[in-house]
Amino acid sequence: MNMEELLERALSNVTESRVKEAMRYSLMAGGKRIRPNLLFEVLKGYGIDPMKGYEFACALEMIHTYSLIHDDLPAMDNDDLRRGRPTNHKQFDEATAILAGDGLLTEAFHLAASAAVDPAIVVKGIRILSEMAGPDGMVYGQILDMNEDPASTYVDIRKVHKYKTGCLLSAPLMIGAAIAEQPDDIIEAWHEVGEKLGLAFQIQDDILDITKTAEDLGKSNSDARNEKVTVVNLLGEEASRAEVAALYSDCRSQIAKFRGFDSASLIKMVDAIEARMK
Ligand code: GRG
Repeated sequence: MNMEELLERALSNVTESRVKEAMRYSLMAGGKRIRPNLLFEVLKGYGIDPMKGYEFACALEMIHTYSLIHDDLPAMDNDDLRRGRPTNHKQFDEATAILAGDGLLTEAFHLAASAAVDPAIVVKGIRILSEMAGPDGMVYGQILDMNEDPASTYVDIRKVHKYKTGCLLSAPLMIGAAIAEQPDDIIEAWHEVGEKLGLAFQIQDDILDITKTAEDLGKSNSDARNEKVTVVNLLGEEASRAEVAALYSDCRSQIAKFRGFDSASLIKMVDAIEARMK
């Protein structure tokens, strides 16, 4: 089964309603599925059947999709286009979009709680998921971003990206390591890889925003309209590109060092993320 079929299966237990229609609208709109695939790659690298991570993989994509729906709302970035389609509140209405996000977030934990792995690992995975997505993770990053000081430095912006983008990229790496029964210091090392990946990913996003059209990217760029400070504004395009290359290269060397981990396939995925055009 591919990721689209897995997500359809994950949604199939939810009661049919307008909120489910709105959840499906954004969840099944494509997207690169990076977070679930990171989890599958970590499991493969540790020699574990990727399907052991099916519930957590779908949960991650649901949480990611909820964050996009809420981020696009008029009260946040007020965007019109996402994943090549009108944003959720444009297609439905604001109240339904809020509920679609709430529904995806809650259903993610319902799914994770029924993961077919040892109950102690389920609890550990849920703890990682909530820490990385919640007010100590992505939600913290979002409030930092919303309250951004126009005089922010690269150090300040790194902190925003570490939480807003990095945490939800760390989560699949950490959950994969938890399912592979790795000790806590190794799970923490995967957390750091995710932070670097998140920073590289976000700077790359800022570069794509100024070099590609909304049509190419399938999403509107509200950063310029909202006068956001970006790494590209602070460092310039050339230095930003060099920073992205250095961060991805760092990720690859860290990944190659994990003991008992066959890193080739995950490193290939990092290469593909680095080469992405949207
Ligand atoms: C509303 C709680 C809350 C959080 C919002 C995800 C997010 C935090 C904001 C969206 C805007 C943004 C640029 C976030 C940084 C993370 C990021 C680059 C998201 C886009 O991820 P992709 O490129 O998207 O993986 P697809 O659509 O391919 O899944």
